[in-house]
Amino acid sequence: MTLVGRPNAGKSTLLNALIGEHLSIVTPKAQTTWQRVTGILTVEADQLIFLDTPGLLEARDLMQRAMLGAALEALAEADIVLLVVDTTRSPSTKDGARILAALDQARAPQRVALNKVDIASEPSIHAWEDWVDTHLGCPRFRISAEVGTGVDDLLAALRVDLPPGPFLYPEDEIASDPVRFFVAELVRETIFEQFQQEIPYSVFCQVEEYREAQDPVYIQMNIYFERDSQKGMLIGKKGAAIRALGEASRAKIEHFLGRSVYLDLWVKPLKAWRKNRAHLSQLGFRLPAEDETEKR
Ligand SMILES: Nc1nc2c(ncn2[C@@H]2O[C@H](COP(=O)(O)OP(=O)(O)OP(=O)(O)O)[C@@H](O)[C@H]2O)c(=O)[nH]1
Ligand SMILES: [Mg+2]
Repeated sequence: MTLVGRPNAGKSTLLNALIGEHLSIVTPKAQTTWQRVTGILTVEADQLIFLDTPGLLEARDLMQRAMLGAALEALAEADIVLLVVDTTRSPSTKDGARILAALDQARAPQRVALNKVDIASEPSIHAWEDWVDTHLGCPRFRISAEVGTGVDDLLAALRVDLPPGPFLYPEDEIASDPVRFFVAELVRETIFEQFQQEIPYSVFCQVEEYREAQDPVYIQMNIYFERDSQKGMLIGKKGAAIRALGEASRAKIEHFLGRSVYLDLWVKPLKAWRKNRAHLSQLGFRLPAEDETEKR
């Protein structure tokens, strides 16, 4: 089951609400999710596998093309597509067209989560209901992923829709990505929270060393930045920024792992990594085929 939608619609918040854990990072800034995140929920005889995806955006650089590619690939694999929309925004022609173009690539049945109804106005929610009825004609659900309203009803409906099949994961498993991925994501989430402007989008976190036989768990993480000017911002005056980042990230990682952690952050240059094929694939992105715009 693939969750898709525009950036900031609340896909990751919804994934977490469905699974009941903080699995996929959430921030108020758009383009928080960069790679797909799998969440697994087993209830009685049903096992639901949810794929959270990067927002459907207009890809401007290679990194955004990789993000969009990840979303479209997850869409193509879906047995059910769950479109998540932010009902506080109006269903503009442009947003609508982008969503419809993406959904066109999926064969699977569609459902729509009309999200953020806790803060949206009734006319705005109505406008989205009309939009769904006109363009998709599929079941739709008013929810608030953040507050939890309607999430149980949505889940119950998804369970009814679920095609039968064997469990692909053990019953108590909630994720399929490696622990290292989540650890790096938690640092990235903290960067989104603590830094402004381009920094969150210019920084990539990667676990370099993970020694869990040790107590506390030793984690060395590389924080790659794109341009020299960003190093100073990341480190801050007398190291204040990197220290604050380390402290808040460590607390999150300790909560996630249920163990104490020694977090060693290394700030390193990786010039223009967002535009560089070799860097992006080393960082774990699957890249779209080369196109003309890259050669310019
Ligand atoms: N009030 C309210 N806020 C919400 C709701 N769902 C999500 N949010 C907020 O909306 C913002 C974006 O949420 P995310 O879950 O990160 O959105 P996303 O669709 O995963 O965004 P990208 O990963 O950037 O594509 C966060 O600040 C959330 O707290 C909701 O139901 N109500
Ligand atoms: Mg997200």
